[in-house]
Amino acid sequence: MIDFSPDDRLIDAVGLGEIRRKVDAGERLSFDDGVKLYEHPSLSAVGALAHRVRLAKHGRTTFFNINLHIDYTNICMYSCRFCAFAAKPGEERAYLMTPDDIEARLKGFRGTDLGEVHMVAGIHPDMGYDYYLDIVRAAKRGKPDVHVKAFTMVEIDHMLKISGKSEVEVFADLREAGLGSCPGGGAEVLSDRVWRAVFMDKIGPNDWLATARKVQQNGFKMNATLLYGHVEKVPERVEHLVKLRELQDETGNFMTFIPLAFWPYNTRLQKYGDVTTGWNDMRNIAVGRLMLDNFQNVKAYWVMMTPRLAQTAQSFGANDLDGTVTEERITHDAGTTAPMLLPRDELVHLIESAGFEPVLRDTTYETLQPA
Ligand code: V47
Repeated sequence: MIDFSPDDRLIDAVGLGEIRRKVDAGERLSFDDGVKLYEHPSLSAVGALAHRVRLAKHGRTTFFNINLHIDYTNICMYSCRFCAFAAKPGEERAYLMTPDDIEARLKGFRGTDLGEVHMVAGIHPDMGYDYYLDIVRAAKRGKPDVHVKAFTMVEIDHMLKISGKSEVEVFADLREAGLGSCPGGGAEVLSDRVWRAVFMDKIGPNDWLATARKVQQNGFKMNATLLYGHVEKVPERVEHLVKLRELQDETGNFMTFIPLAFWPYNTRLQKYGDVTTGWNDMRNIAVGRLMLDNFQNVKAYWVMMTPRLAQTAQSFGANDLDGTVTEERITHDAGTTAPMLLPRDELVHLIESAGFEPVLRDTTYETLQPA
């Protein structure tokens, strides 16, 4: 396949020459560069720069996996303004899965090659520390070889607080129960202003970063997200990326960056705006790729971005399309138009029909298998 490398002169002509020079020299981009990339009128030039970094790191390979989401309870003691998923105890739509439910869900999973179960949920006011260990054990009983990627930093912080145990003991318990790694949710936007405006009930930027540091220092790999498209401003997105980059310099165990497109329906932020645009979605993928020089992978999460835009994102810096994502609820409650799952064949088709090469990966990008 012929690769039409973006022309340096075109990038330079729209005023991105200095940033292009840094990107080509492998130099780190500054906060101001990040703002410029977000605000620059030529999305195609920004995307072309991100694409050349993607090609240098991964060629035309795009990763995907076969995974199942279990959002084990929507009961949550917090009331974040961006969330349509959370319910209060006693509400008709409130639910809580028991460890037996989780074991049965994995045992009953139809389809082959399930590599990962992704488990995140609300913070239930009454569930004790043992519940968290029990649901991990239950997933492993249901399917012993599955990788359990579970618990955002909000859940980990909660466990550390309610366990009555030391940090080292809690992570040892989680490892013994079968936890494999942690997903990247709960960070939202690592900015105090945004935290105060939309998710002040739960841990803020400093605590999210401190918990992520503990997770990684205790030997677990994890992801990082950015929830964009609500009340945050461009400098706050850049602040978020710089904070992630600084922590990655220190710890090195972030696997993937995943920009999450905000869906406003059924949330208390609905009145502030509509869904994100494809323009904005591609921009967040591209700027993430360019600013996060120490992250190997950038994921286009089709559940929030839609499959068509996730496919396009492969040319804007993304090298991962997440997975089949059976049964996600958080974004579906907030109105995403994406389907409830993408069969493996469809994911492979999305990748191949855009001229990329699908590679089936495990959660930690260690076992790779051309599809
Ligand atoms: O933390 C909540 C976000 C996250 C909405 O690590 C919303 O591999 C959009 O973190 N509209 C959970 N987003 C999802 C998540 C994730 C997903 C896929 C892969 C990985 C990974 C992580 O969803 C939450 C929050 O940031 N969220 N409400 C909403 N209305």
